[in-house]
Amino acid sequence: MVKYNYNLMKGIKMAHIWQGIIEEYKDLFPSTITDSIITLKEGNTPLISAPSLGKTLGGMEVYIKFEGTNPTGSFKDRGMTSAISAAAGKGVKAVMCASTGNTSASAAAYAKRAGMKCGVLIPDGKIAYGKLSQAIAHGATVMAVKGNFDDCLETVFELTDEYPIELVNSVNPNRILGQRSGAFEVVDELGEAPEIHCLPVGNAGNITAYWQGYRDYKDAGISQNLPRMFGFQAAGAAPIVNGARVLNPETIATAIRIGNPASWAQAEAARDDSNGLIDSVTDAEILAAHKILSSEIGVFVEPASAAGVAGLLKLGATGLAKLGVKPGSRIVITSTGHGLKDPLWALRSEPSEDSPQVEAIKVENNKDQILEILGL
Ligand code: AN7
Repeated sequence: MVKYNYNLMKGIKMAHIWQGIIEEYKDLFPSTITDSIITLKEGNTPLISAPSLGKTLGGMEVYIKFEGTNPTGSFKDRGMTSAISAAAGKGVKAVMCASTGNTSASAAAYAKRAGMKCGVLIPDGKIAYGKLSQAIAHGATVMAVKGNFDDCLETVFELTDEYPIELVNSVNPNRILGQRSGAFEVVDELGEAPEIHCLPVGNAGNITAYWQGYRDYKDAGISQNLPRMFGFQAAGAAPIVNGARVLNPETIATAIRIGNPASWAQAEAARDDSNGLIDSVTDAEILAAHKILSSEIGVFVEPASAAGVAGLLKLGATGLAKLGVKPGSRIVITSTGHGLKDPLWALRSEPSEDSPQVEAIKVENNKDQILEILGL
């Protein structure tokens, strides 16, 4: 038994217990949100150093902002606390969203906390099991549409326009206000904005929100610099890169299987105003980055959340040098969602549902055999 000397603890400052992004950044939110806070204590996610990645990229200082530790396991909670809080203040009774999965899980949880009805349209068969389970568990009415995310979003736009239902997709400006807190936390921890901020791009709300957050922090005099925003789409769902809507988007990263992003123009503005870029990564590159995140850095993500790392690795040290990124630069990559949302891809080495699945090694319950297999 360890004995602690409690006398030594007298006068010690207790840890600050995080109260959720709205309470923590209260001065940076309007009263329409702060007067009616609905929270699950989202935010305060870890910024994890990734020295092996930094080395591969030619001596950069690389960090993963791991959003999988949010209450519903993705970055969406940052925007959902603010959107649902604003809705609660207005007396909204019902909310709706179209979703590739994470938005629906988050909307369902926060709507339940606020006592609101939540309707969700998802593309049939194309959302990860973990996310579907969450939305159903939290009591949302989940409807699977024969079509893709873009089709679902069009219908939700019409319904929320015609009926008294609040839209909680990221075109809702209150979503962006909350999601920009990811940028606040990065600056709070590093003391300044990084040189580069990388993230996956689907419906393009998050790149819009981070860019807004960095600019707001600079305008408030909290930081002096702005990062260059690097966004990455999946190659089979890369409308911004191609400059044209993709009618039948396809990728194993179902979260970003989106062919007509609602915040397309804002994503281009973030790219252009920050001297950044938006590029695409193949499913094989996404899966390779997914593996590096889990096996080298200790961060388990869903496939879409590996797109930022995949994009950086595609650029490589040479690509970064060509873009004028100096060694020693700080690069932050948002890894948007938890690996438990869609764990099956961790067991496959190729981006195909038919590829062989890794299995646990079957053993007798015998110490000698176990040690032999461990090579010890
Ligand atoms: C893990 O849940 O669009 O560019 O409906 O779940 O802001 O859309 C999810 C998007 C990246 C892309 N990573 O962010 C939805 C949805 C994960 C995601 C994105 C999503 P945006």
